[in-house]
Amino acid sequence: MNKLLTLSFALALAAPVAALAQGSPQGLTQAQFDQLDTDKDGKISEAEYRRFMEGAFDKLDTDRNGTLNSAEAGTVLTSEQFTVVDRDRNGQLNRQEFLDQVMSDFHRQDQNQDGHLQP
Ligand SMILES: [Ca+2]
Ligand SMILES: [Ca+2]
Ligand SMILES: [Ca+2]
Repeated sequence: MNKLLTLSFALALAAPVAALAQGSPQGLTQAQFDQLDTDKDGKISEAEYRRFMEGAFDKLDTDRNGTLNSAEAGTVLTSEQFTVVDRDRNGQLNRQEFLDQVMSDFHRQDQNQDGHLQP
């Protein structure tokens, strides 16, 4: 049911919209891939992905209260997506809700289940 969310966080956060328009078939440009692949082994591991997303959460949480409201998340999520991620329906995304979603995106993208995303 969360199809819409696949890598949308990464894409929206890693690059300006203009760059997205000319993305690779999978949607990630080489530059975006490199940004996530911090140890430069040509693959994005679960740990690399999580670290990136934790940083992304902090970047989005502009008032530093530890949760994202719809305005803070609005740059990367539609209101429909926000509702999906906000599992306890309290109108805020906490770190756990955010990471649960992005890591399930990761596992869905990892089609051969080896714990890594390849370009
Ligand atoms: Ca890597
Ligand atoms: Ca906040
Ligand atoms: Ca919530």
